Amino acid sequence: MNSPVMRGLNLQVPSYVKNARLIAWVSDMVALCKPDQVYWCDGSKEEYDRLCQQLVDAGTFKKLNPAKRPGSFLANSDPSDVARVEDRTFICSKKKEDAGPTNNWVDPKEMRATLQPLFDGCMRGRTMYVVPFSMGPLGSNIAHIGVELSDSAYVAVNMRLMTRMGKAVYDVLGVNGEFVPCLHTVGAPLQPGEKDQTSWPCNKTKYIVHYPETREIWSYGSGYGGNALLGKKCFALRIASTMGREQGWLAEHMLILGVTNPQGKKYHVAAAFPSACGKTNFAMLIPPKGFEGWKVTTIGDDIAWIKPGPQGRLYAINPEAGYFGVAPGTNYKTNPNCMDSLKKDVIYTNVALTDDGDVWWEGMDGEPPAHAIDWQGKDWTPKLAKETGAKAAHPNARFTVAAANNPALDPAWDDPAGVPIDAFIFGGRRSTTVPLVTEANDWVEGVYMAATMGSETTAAIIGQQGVVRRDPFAMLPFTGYNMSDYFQHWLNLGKKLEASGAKLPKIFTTNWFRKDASGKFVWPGYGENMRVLAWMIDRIEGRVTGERHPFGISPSYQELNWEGLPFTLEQFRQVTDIDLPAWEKELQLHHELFQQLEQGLPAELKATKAQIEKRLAA
Ligand code: SAT
Ligand code: MN
Repeated sequence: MNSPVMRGLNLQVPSYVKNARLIAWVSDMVALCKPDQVYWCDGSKEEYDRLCQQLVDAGTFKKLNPAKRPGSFLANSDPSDVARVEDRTFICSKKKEDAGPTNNWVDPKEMRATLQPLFDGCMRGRTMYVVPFSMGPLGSNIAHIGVELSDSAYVAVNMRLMTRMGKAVYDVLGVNGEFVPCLHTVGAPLQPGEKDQTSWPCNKTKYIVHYPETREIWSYGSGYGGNALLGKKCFALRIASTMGREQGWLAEHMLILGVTNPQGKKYHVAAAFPSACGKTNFAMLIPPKGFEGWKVTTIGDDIAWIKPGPQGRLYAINPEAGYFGVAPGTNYKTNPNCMDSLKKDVIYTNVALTDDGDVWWEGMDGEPPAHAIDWQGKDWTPKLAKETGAKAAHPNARFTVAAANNPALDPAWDDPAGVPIDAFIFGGRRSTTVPLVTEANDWVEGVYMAATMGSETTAAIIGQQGVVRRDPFAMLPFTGYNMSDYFQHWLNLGKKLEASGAKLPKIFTTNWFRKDASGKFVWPGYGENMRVLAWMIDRIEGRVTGERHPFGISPSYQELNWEGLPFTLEQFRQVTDIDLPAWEKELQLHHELFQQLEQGLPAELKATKAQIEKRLAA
């Protein structure tokens, strides 16, 4: 064992950790954060069980009734720490223009000076967990390694479900392999002898900081999801998007699914929707009546890393190994595969606890419980909910579960080579204007449609809900560099692949969320989205022509398979109609976005906008 001694604290580096840069970094961070202990995670089941028990003893976890949810736990966060904090998320590139107008930017020198005193001694009285993880199948040429240092055992156990975490990572890392250093603290040091007064320590001050040039992540003050599980949004999207730009690949906020037709032909689709807009549901879709013999399988539910491979085809892996999904609204109607995934070995955060030691959330099947403990630890009854509107589960309550639990898991989900992508889908949440499905005329128009996508905000982020904001590629909070450069990167990649003679994936946009005059969703969604997916495959195979309109191609009523779903032509019109005055306003919003992104905005996108305007006016 090589054991550098810091201020009397023995690092106890395990003999299988041989990476000099890693050992030096851990020593430096120990010297800065001053934890009481350093614990090197090995990723074993024994370790997971031990840390979960420790969290139970600390009051952070409640063990759920093993007869109802074996191996499962419930954590309630601090009521102030329930979602991602976009206004506290920073991209600290050397130059402001490299972060671009959509990111919060601070000069890296200034940010380091701000963070230094905050991190100094931030782990006093706590254990620093060293969490090694691979984003993507171990050793895949699309995968990358990260190491998270965190003073939260909740983070360590979540990371074991969400990533390939543990000892084996060190074999890939070797003596001088590369990794992304991810430092996380809840920002709640303890004085000698002081005990936590809360089961969810955190700090009112929060910083989620990325240094794209040096590929570092520093997160302070939050224990929640994307703020704290740094492999996810921080690494796999913000840092990885900058790596992809340099190295010629894509890091995207996309699910990946396989869809096999009754003849056994398999297609792969990657789809970008903003947070809490149904990526997990779509990735686990069960084909409805009328689609006998079809099969949908999950490769990933949130993030895709995509690289050009043989013959210029794009291959995608899921960098994650688990799902951190939204619980409310999940039930046997909306997502049966997900419900089956959640039967055992789950970490729930901010759902309600029933009197028999099970979990409950709004929208779960069956009758609500007569009494429960809500996500804030208070009594909850249906009567109270009716009178006060009190929610048993927080609207952004989450489950963490290993992909292995998913009955629809694709056999190739862990294939280091990835799966070849046939189509991209971009979907926003829009009550009006945007039709059910549109195919872009070509790659450039597809990039335009993705770039100008709008969506109504959800509880996945702190802030106002239900307001339409532009969310290019569903990547607004996740692109680690200038959004205009990101558009250019997509355009360049398309050109490069096309020049190599490759057939590019088709690009579609969808909107499952149009509402009628009474405010009700018109499209049934969920499993019925299969009807749209099948039309996309018909388009890929050239079996249907669709109908051309000013910004692309959409299906005629006859081109969708309606077997098993009573959906009238009138209803179809409600979800597909193109309201020209509304589109004039929509283009005005595109214009505002383009003004905001003016610097470096690809000329091709401006030209595309002009063409669409011309077609709309004709
Ligand atoms: O909290 S997370 O960022 O992990 C989830 C999401 O917003 O998609
Ligand atoms: Mn997401």
